[in-house]
Formats: sequence, structure tokens, C-alpha cells
Amino acid sequence: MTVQTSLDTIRERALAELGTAADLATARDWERRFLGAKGELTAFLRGLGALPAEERPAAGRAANTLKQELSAAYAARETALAAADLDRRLAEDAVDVTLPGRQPAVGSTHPVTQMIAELSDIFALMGFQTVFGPEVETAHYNFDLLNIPSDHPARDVWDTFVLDTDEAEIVLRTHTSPMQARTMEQRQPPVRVVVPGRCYRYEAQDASHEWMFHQLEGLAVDERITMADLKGVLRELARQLFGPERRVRFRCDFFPFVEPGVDFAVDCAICGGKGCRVCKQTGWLEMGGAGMVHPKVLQGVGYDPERYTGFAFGLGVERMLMMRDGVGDVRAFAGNDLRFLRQFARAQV
Ligand code: YSA
Repeated sequence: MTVQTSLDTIRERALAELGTAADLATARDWERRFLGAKGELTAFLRGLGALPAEERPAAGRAANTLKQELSAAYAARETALAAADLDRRLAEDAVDVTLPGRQPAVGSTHPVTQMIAELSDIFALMGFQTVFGPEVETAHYNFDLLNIPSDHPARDVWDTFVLDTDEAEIVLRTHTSPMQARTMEQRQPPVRVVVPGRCYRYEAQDASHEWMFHQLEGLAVDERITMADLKGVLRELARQLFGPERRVRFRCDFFPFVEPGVDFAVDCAICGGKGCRVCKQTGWLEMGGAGMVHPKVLQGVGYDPERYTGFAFGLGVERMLMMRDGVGDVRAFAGNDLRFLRQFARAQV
């Protein structure tokens, strides 16, 4: 077989195979097989050394001409296949701009957050400023300054999560009351604040008790503040939150940081005070504790108890929601069941 015949055979086969390459990968494989370092044509060029010297120049020229022809054919085929590939990908990625958009999932504030905002608004109208305090507290603020010294039996009833006992005893606050002392240490009377926030108690959970829940503390200190002011403020709260027909009840209760102390209840809005599952058949729902700030607490923060008096209260935020919206189990609020939470969904502004 002459050199030219061999080259013609390679040429014919190469162009036929390139013509059938349907995608870029096949075309690149073709290039490797014919034009690559170990390709057929390269091997042919290397073999030229075995020819008689007088035949080599012509054979070399013919082989190089074929190489250029095949390279040009490959370049044209590659360009065509790349363009076809781009067209295909563009067609696949095409967006139909006339399709209606997907509805974005819009969240809503948690019912407890909503209730805290509502309570802050109600108290703001009565002149109370909303402030916040730490959830990780020292026993000094959580107990000592509230007239509950370490040897006092009342300390045991708070079911406290203790975080550290090394230097200062560090606890998760069991109530929002430590903010009474923190606030009074920072301001001089007149003081009027409410303090919403999380509290923690190492308690068995049931329909009305969670280990993590929210309270709203209230504190007013000034000259001539009386129990009548406390009753008036809490009655107004019940009126705004539950409606003018609700009745309120104050019964004697004991908290070491008040004198006298009361528990504050509202007649059950679900059953109208007749007795139901939510109010445990009593007709009343306890909202929290309250009272006149104990003189020792005032003294502890440097206030003169002869000059100043004050009232304070601590209300259960989940309890108020349960009562107003007929929720039978406090555990629902932290349960993360979207079917429950969506019932409180509000448009965000
Ligand atoms: C009392 C007098 C004051 O001058 C100021 C504040 C207080 C309240 C006091 N610091 C306190 O924590 N009292 S309390 O233990 O009775 O809790 C108040 C309210 O928090 C309860 O009425 C209830 O509504 C809510 N609460 C308490 N433990 C709870 C709870 N809510 C859900 N789960 C729990 N485990």
C-alpha cells in the first residue's frame, strides 16, 4: 500500500466517524484517537522515518496536509456541537415568565410575643415603660434582694435550675421579680416599669405548668402609692385584655418580697365563671401574684421606705393567652406544632 493510499484510508475513516459524532464528548474522543499524541495520524508521521529518504518529503507533506484538513474538520464540528449543546441547555433552563409565582411562606410572630407586645401597649397607656433583664441571674437578685435569704424555706419552693455554685450562685431566673431590684438600683422614684421575659423552673410539666414560661413583672414606686393603685391597674388590665364584663379577684397570698401579698385572678372568660376544663371547674383563673413592695426590698436598694411605697405584680403570659383564647394546655406554646401556631398567625407589618 502506498503512502497516499494509507493516508486516504485514514482520511475516509476519520471524516466518516467525525460526521457521526453526536456530542462534544464523542468529538473530543475522536480528536484524541486521530490527532492526539498517541493518535493514528501522529503515529503515521512518526513512522515516516522508515521510508526511503527520497520518499520522505512528499509523504511528510501529504501527512501534514491531512493533519491540517482533519484539524479544520474537527474545529468546525466542535463549534457546531458546542452551539447545539448551548441551545439545548438554554431550552432546558427556559423560564416561563407567564407562570404565576410561588407563594412565599411568610412567618408570623409567636402568640407569646404578640401577647407581650399587647401587654406592653396596655401598660404604656398607664405610664409604664417596658424594660428587659437577664434570664441567667445571680441568686443575689433572684432571691437575696427579694427578702429570700439562703436559709429561708421560701427559697426551696422556686424549683430552681442552678447553673453554677462556685463564686456567686448563678441560676436561671425563676421569675421576673429580680428585675425589681435591678431597676430600682438604676433609677430613683417615680418608677413605673413592666418587664416581660422567660422564666425557668425545674417543675413537672402538666397542662398548666411548663419548665420554661413567660412572666410580665410590673413595678411602681413613688410617694403615696397604695394598694388601691395596684387594684386599679390590674382591674384596668383585665378590662382591656378580656373585656369590660370580666370580674377580678384578689385573695391574700404570701410572697416574701411583698407585704401584704395577693393572688390576682380573673373570672373565666371561657365559661363565664360557671366552671369548665380550662378553669378546673373553679370559675377563676389565677393570673399571677402581686402586693405592696416589702420595706426590706426598698431598703435593700437604698430607697427610704418611710418616704416611698410601691406595688409589684408578676403575671403568667401563657396563662393570660390560655384564658383569652381558650387554650387548654400550656405545653402547646413551646410544642412547635404549626397547626396550633398558625391559628395565631397575623400579617406582619
Ligand atoms: C408576686 C408579688 C410581686 O410583688 C411580684 C411578683 C410576684 C409573682 C412572683 N414573682 C411569682 O413568680 N409568683 S408565681 O410563682 O405564682 O408565678 C406567677 C405566675 O406565673 C403564675 O400565676 C402563673 O401564671 C405563672 N407561672 C408560674 N409558674 C408557671 C407559670 N406558668 C407556666 N408554667 C409554670 N411552671
